Amino acid sequence: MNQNQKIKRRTWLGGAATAAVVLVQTSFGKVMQRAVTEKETATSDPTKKLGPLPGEVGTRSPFEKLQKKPSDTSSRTPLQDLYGTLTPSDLHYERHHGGVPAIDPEKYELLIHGMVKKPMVFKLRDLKQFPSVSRIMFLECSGNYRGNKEELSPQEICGLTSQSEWTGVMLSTLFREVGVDPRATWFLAEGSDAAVMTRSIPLQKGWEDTMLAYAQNGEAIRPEQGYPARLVLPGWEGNTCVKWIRRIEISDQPFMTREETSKYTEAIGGGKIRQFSFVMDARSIITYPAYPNPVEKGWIELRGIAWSGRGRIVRVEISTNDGRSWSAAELQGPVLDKAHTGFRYLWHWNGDETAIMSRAVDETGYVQPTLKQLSDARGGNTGGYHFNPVTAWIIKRDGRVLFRPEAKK
Ligand SMILES: Nc1nc2c(c(=O)[nH]1)N[C@H]1C(S)=C(S)[C@@H](COP(=O)(O)O)O[C@H]1N2
Ligand SMILES: [Mo]
Repeated sequence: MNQNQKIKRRTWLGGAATAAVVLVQTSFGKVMQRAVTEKETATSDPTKKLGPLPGEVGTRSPFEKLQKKPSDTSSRTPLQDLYGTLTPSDLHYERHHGGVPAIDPEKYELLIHGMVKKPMVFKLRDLKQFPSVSRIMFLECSGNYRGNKEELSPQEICGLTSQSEWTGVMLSTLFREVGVDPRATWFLAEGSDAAVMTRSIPLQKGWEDTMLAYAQNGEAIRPEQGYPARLVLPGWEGNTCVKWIRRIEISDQPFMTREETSKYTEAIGGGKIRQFSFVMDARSIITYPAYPNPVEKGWIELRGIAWSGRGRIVRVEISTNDGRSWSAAELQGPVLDKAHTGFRYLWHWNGDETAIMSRAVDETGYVQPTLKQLSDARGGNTGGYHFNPVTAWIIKRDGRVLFRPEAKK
């Protein structure tokens, strides 16, 4: 390659989508980095030249276009593009009330005080010295529903849920350390973001299974997920899982903060508002086929995920005839408690227009409701917090797959 060609090539590369970085031997024998474009990757014969050498961190294939599609306040997991049930950490949904704070782990402190024998401040290294636990579970924002038009993907309908393996210390361990007063019934969790987000949580949940997590999928929690430490409350609405946590105050009553009075409450008809609806009810969605990907006539493996904040998923039922009949899908084991669970169902599509849908049932017997059941229970309201309707996909004769907001059954 002469100097001229090299310049031309660089110019061309500058205009194309930069996709990955490889090390190349230049005409001067110097190893340098340059960008590889998709076109180049696709047209080259990989057996004819030495590939990139091992790197400091791995990269995603430039052919995989995975995006969280951020708005100002949240970003969503592309459920239709994922396999299995563990969300790659960089694709975990995000919901911030005051942006992502930058916290120096050396300066990080967590204060636990209030109705305790001994108020204490824990540094991050203190937290890591306690017995650790790891658990795979989902997080979900209670505002996880969108259904206003046909052109919606699983990501857009309910992408405010993701699953990780969380590692940290049980909150009960810290409760014992500070000596929580037996008369206490609630605690306040406070974040150190610009929103200083606060929630009151029943103490019982703290004793039961709440984790103070400092790691996610094998590495330190990412800044967006609460670095260096956050609460994770298995099965409870994402809002209670306070990120960047800096203070826990033990009390004998809830604190009535903004996030549990004006926000995170839902109308239930008759002029009534429900407060402290913590548990995420069972839900499921078929992620294949799904908008925007069309299908072809013949055998199709329907795939999706189901989850419940109440416990394990015991059954996912599929209808391929618009809710007239239902059959059980196969669940992918191991089925974990309060975790995304994969399901699949083999279907032969004859090419006629139809609607396909899934409905989740959990170990408490809770059955995922239809949109009509939900809106009836809320005096005609659709949407709002804790809205988990059966989701139907219309399969058009030409193979297009569209979302249908008004699932009938
Ligand atoms: N400190 C703090 N904690 C927070 C939030 C926040 O804005 N600040 N957002 C909450 C909401 S509404 C949700 S749904 C989850 C989102 O967690 P994630 O961004 O890791 O997905 O964090 C919760 N914890
Ligand atoms: Mo949320």
